[in-house]
Amino acid sequence: MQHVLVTGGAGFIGSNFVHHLIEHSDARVTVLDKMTYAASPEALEGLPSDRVELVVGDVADAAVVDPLVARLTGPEDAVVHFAAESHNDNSLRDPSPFIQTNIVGTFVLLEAVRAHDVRLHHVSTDEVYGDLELDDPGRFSESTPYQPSSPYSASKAGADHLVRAWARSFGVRATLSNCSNNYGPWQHIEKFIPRQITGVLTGGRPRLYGAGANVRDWIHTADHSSAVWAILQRGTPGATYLIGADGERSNLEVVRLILELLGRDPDDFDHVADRPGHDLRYAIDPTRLRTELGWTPAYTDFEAGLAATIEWYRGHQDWWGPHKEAVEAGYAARGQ
Ligand code: NAD
Ligand code: TDX
Repeated sequence: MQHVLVTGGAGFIGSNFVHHLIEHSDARVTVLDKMTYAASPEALEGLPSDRVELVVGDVADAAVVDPLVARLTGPEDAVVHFAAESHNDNSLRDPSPFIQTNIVGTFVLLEAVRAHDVRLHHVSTDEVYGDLELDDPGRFSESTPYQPSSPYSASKAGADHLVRAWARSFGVRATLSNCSNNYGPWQHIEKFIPRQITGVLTGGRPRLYGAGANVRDWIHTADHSSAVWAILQRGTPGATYLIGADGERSNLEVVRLILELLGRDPDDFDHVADRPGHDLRYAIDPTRLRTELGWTPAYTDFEAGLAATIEWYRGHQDWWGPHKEAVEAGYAARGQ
């Protein structure tokens, strides 16, 4: 039976991927997660205990990582590396955990897969490419030069470079993916979409950074999971795949849509202090993933996906409610 080690498997996207593996394969899954503030053990509840094991530990701790990787002895066994500090705004306040987890953690993992000759899939972000002008007809592709803007995206870029170097210099069997902005259930309420949904659900007004013209390319997290699974099954060793679902929207459009879907006036929001160094636009060209691996997204209607996500947050206030005040206090302290 295939055995997959999923780092960061208690986070927003990692936990979705664990569910995907359980539903779409007969793999056994070990989750390695440090259980930071961003982890949601609730997202792993109900999974079969004979197939999913949770190990609480730090991906930057070789004493934890090496023995877990050593257990992956089957030909199809693999590590899928989601663990990261993932929020740009936090990286502007304190970059240090981003360097430690995203760069040192990836280094530690690479040394373990190198020592035990285990396949690795490294999960990265489109932010490593920097940003595009609003009127640029182009999109990011696998050959776009790296030009990260924030401590977060720079740390992810550093990790990507390490993975490529270990593949080329040491023959590590690695694939990489760079995905666009995810939305869906279990996303931490510090992030844009869940922050605004939970804000409106608690009687508040959405908070738009600057003018709201910045564009993000939205993809449902279930589609990110199916793409990573396709790469794990059929990807070319050493290759990078960009994951995106043609979901470009300005932040202003998204805020107005959330308000409309919640029955509020679409202009009932506040402009707040902009993010320093705020990337203008991300856009993914997913041609390679679609043509080479035959992947297609299931969520092609952003409005329907957003409406379902709103209903999910409405039904899970017991999960996010206890954290709402503290998250908003952090933003308020920064004028956001
Ligand atoms: P998240 O912050 O929701 O979850 C991260 C998980 O990693 C948490 O469970 C946390 O406890 C764990 N973790 C953090 N530090 C760790 C450490 N040192 N050791 C072990 N576990 C640790 O993040 P997410 O949004 O689910 O993102 C997952 C991955 O996908 C990240 O690598 C991120 O860069 C990438 N990504 C995210 C998006 C997005 O839109 N959210 C888009 C593209 C790529
Ligand atoms: O309150 C807000 N108001 C606002 O206008 C917040 C929290 C954000 N924003 C803006 C900033 C961005 O333009 O919304 C956009 C999305 O913000 P985030 O949710 O913080 O995402 P982003 O910075 O685009 O990064 C995300 O996508 C790429 C993930 O957090 C990263 O982990 C991923 O790599």
